[in-house]
Amino acid sequence: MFTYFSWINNLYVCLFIICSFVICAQSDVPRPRGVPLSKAPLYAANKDFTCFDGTLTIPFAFVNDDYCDCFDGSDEPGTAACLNGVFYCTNAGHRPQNIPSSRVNDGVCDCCDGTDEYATQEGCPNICEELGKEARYEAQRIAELHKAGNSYRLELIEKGNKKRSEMGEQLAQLEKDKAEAEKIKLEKETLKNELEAKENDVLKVYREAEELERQKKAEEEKEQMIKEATEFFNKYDKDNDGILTKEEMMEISLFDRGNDGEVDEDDFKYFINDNDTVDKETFVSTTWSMVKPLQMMQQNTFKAPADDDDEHEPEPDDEPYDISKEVANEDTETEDENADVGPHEDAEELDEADEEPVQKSTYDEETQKLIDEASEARRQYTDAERTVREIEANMRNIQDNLEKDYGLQQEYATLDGQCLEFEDKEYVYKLCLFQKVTQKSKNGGGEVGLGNWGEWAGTDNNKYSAMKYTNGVSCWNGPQRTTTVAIQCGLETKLLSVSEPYRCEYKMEMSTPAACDELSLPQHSSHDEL
Ligand code: MAN
Repeated sequence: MFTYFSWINNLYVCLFIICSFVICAQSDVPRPRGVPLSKAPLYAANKDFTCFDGTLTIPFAFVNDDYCDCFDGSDEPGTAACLNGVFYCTNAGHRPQNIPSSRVNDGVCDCCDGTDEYATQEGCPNICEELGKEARYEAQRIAELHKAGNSYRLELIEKGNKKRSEMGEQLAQLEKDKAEAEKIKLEKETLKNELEAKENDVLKVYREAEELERQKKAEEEKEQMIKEATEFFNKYDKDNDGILTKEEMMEISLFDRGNDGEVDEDDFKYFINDNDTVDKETFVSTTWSMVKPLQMMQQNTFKAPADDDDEHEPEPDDEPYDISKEVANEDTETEDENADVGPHEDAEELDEADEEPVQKSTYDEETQKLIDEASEARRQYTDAERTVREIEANMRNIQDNLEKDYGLQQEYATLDGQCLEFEDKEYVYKLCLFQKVTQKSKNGGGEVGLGNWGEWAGTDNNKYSAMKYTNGVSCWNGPQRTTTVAIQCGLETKLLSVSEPYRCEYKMEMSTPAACDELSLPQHSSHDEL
């Protein structure tokens, strides 16, 4: 491999040097001013000249007569007469050049051999030898850099290919693991469903018994309430006619809500609306619910709601009756009931299998055993499900990486995830290759995302000469931040510079041996066109 690349390299340097001599030797071939050697035969002095676009044939004397005849400017290569003309300078000793013919004799030296300024007295010096020497020196330096970096690049290629094939193997293994994990998940699900069905059956008996119990209790409470209300009513229904009149009600001190020593019209309005009397049935079903709390308060067994309990502060030792608590208890009972029923068909909704849905003491040994078994089955199913999810996430990750373009020969594959830092006066920049770019102010504050891996964005000749990171944090009143990383050959993978040429558009320069490809060096040939 080394011999092959060295040979190419030497060939390139030799070609470059030989070409310069060839151009030197051929630059004497007679042709009109500004015409490249390759086009000399089209300008034969003994023939009429035909414009390159074929639209017109003119006497040869019209060529370079400072008058534009051809639409394509081909008759005036050596003057500024045609707007679209092209002037060719041989630049012997350096690279030939094509310049717009409008620059001919414009007082500015464009060609290093000075041929574009032939009309001025002082002319332009020929500095091609000097520039050519510098260019050859630079070309030599770059060729040597590429040669030196190439061996590192070959290592990167080897490692990259290895990494890729390992990823392929991992993926194949994960496929197998996934199939196995899915099988286990299905088994666990079947087992869980079976055990939950059994569990549900036994809990049904408990739920029914509890429901009966609840209904019985409610019935008893209702009876008790009717009893109390009736007793109260009878006590004040002096004439025992089943109706409380206003006179009879005036005896009920509880009705004196204003505490002014008498039961007045306002009080009546409150308890019996605009009626004059209340019968026993209405009293029991409606009025009693207003009277009872007052009675309890009077007996100091009512704990008023937090807001207005100042006036009725219960004694610390008292065990106050709390009507709201009674309601709350009912709620709790309902919740408990649900909790007991916990491991029923809705069990999937439980977040974690370790959540204890039952109060063990509530159930007989056999029921408890079934509940425990179902809980364990739920736990195992959740675990199996998680395992499948984890394998799938791993697979997605590897698949994403396998889809990434790591260069023609995988030379960039091992650089994925490698982070490079660069500090300037204000910021620390971090480029994590194929992942993201961030910026952190030295004055504190968090990292600002300057873009996530997007795509290769080099030239048509070499798309791997630049990377683009897009969709960074939005700029204030502006677009999302983006970063372009220009890549060049270097013996180390590192950041060389960071700049922000336009607001929130960042430019990084990075060197890496992955870019040291001798074969991709610009090709110089004996061809005299640019
Ligand atoms: C921050 C930095 C700068 C950027 C401005 C835009 O200060 O991210 O690079 O130019 O925000 O407001």
